[in-house]
Amino acid sequence: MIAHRSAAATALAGKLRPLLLAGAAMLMTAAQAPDRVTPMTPDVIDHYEQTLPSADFVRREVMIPMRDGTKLYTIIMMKKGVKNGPILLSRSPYDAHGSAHRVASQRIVDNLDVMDTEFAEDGYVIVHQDIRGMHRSEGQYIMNRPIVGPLNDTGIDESTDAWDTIDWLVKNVPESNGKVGIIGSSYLGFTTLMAEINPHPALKAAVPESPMVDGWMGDDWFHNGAFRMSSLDYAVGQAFNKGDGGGEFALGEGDHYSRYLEAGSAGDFARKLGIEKVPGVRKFLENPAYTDFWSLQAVDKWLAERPLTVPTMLELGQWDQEDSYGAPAVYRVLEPKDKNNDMVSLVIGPWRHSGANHGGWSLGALDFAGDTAKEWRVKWMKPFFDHYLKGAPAPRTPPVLTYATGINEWQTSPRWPMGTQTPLYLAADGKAGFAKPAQAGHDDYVSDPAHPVPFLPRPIDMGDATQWKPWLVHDQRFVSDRPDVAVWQTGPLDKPVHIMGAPQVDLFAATSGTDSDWVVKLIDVYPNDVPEPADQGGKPSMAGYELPIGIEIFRGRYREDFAKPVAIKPGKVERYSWALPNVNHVFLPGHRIMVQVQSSLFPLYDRNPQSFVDNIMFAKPGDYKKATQSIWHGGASASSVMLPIVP
Ligand code: PG9
Repeated sequence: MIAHRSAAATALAGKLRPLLLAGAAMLMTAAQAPDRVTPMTPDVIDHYEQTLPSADFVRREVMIPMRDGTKLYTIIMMKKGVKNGPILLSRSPYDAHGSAHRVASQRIVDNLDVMDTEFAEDGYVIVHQDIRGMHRSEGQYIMNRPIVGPLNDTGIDESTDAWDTIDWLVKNVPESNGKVGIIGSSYLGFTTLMAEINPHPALKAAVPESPMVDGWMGDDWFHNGAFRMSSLDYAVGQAFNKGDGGGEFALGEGDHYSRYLEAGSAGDFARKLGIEKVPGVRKFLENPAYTDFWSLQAVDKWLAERPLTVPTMLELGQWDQEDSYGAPAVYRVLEPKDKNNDMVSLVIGPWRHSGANHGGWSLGALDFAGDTAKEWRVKWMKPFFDHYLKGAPAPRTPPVLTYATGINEWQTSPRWPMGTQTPLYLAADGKAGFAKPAQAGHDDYVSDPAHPVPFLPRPIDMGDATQWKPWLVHDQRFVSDRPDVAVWQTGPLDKPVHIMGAPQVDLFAATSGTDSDWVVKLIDVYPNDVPEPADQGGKPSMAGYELPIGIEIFRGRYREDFAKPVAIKPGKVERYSWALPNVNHVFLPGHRIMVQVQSSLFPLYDRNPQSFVDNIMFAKPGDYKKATQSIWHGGASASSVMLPIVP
C-alpha cells in the first residue's frame, strides 16, 4: 500500500515517474491513433470539411423532418454575414449535394449553379433539397408523386413536403427574413408548382420553369399519345440507388436508331433489356391511353381546382425538347383566376429545355442577341423575387414576355396567345399559301415501320447532350428528300410573317392501315444566298437552312377520345387537330414557310405498327405494316397549319 512504502522506494518512484508517465502517454497515443500510417491504415475517413474558414459563405447540411417523420436532406448556403435574407428554395430528385457542392473554390458563386449566383451574391439564402426517397433523403420515391386524393391516400405529397420544409426553414434559419421563394425547372418545375398547392403562408413567389405538368399530353413521357422511348431510360435511371446511378440499361454501343429498331416494340425493348419489371417502365407499358391513370395526375387540373394565391412567373423555352406542354397549360388555367392581371405571368425565351438556367447566347446553329437567359434572369426574374421577398419596388413584370426569334428581340404582350389563327393551306405541287385551294387533291407517301424517319441524322445517341439538347432546331434538310416525308412550302415571303402563340394543325389524312402517327413540322426556310460571315466558328451555314419552328406528333387512334383508342377505317379521310409548341417567331422577307408531314420520328417516339392493336407497347413483329398515307389539300379537306399571325 502506498501509505506504508519506504523512503527508498519513494525516492525510486520519484525517479521513475517521468519515465512511467512518458510510457503511459505512448500507450494512450497508440490506443487513440497511430502517429504514423502503416500500409494497413484504412484509407477511409468519415468527413472532410470542404468549406474552409476562408470561404466567403456559410454552408449547412440538415435533415428536415416531414409530418410523417421522414427526414429530407437539405443544403443551406448563403454568403457570410447575411441578415434578413430571403430564402430561395429548390426541391429536386437530382442530387442536392451535387448541385450545391463544388470544392475547388471557396467563393459561393463557384459553388452554385449559375442560376443561383445572382441571388447568392445579393444576400439570398439558397436552399436545395433532395425530395423524398432520392439521394440523401429518407422515404420512398414515387416519380411525379400524385397529389393526395383519388390516387394517393398517404396524406403525403410534394405539396405537404414543401409546406413542412418551408415551415422548418422559416423557424430554423436565423439569417432569413421569413419569406420564401421557390424555383426550378422540369421535375423541379413540378415540385415548384406543387408548393403552390395549399401553400405555406411564408411562400411569397414562385418561378416554375418548364414544369412537368401532364406526362401524357405533351411533357416527357408521351406527346398526344405517342410514346417517347427516352422515358424508359429515365425511369430506369431513377429506379436504382435512390437515383444515384447504376440504373443505366444495357443498350449497347452504336446508333440508337438500329438498337431500338432491332428491339421491336417498347415492350419487347423492355423485355430484351431486362427492365420490364421496373415500376416506372410498367407504368408506361401498362397505361398507353389517357385514362384516369394519367388524367388524374395532370398538375394543371389540380391547379385549376384551387385558388391562385402565390404570385407566379411561368417560364418555358421555345424549343423545349422535353416539357413544352406544361407551362402554357398552367398559364391557361391560372390566367382566368388572375383578376387584376398581377399574379401570373408567362415567359417564353429562345431556349432548349432548362436553357433559361444556363448561357442563352445560342442554340444549335442559332445565335441570339447576347445572353438571353441571363438577361431574363437579371432583368425580369430576379426583380420579381426581390419585390415579393425583399420588398423591392414593383418589378413591372409584363403579363407575357417572349423573345421574337427571327428578329431577336424581347417583346411584351398583354396576354397569350396573341395573333389571329390564319390557315396556311397545303396545296398541289408542294405549294403552301394563305389562299384556300378550291380543288381537292392529295399527296401520298408510303410509311414503312421497317424504315422509320429518324428525328436526327444518324448515328443517333439520345444520351449525348450535344445531340439531344438542340435537336428541335436541327436543319431538316436531312429528311426533306425522303420519299416518306411530304413537303409543302410558300414562295419567298415579300413581307414578314410574325406569329405569337401555338400554331394549330388541321390535317385531313387517310391511311391504308388501321392506325397511324402523324408528325407535322412548321419550318422557316432560310434563303439559299444569305451572305455568311467568313468565320462561322464551327457553326453550320444558315444558307438554305430548314429551321423547325415547331415539331409535334399525334397518334391517330386517339383522334376521337384520348382515353379510348379507335381503329382508323382504311382509306377514310379523317380530320386530325393538335397544337404545335408555343412560339414568338418572325419569318423574314425572302424566307419561305415550309410544312413537312411524316408518320414517324424515330427512335425518340416508338413506331406505330400502322395496324390497330390493343396496346401498341406490345405490338408483335407481324403487326408492323407499310401503309400508304394520303395528305389531302383543298376543297372540303383543306389541310392547313393555322398560324397565330400578329399584324
Ligand atoms: N424532363 C425531365 C423530367 C421531369 C419530370 C419527370 C420526368 C422527367 C427533367 O428534366 O427533369
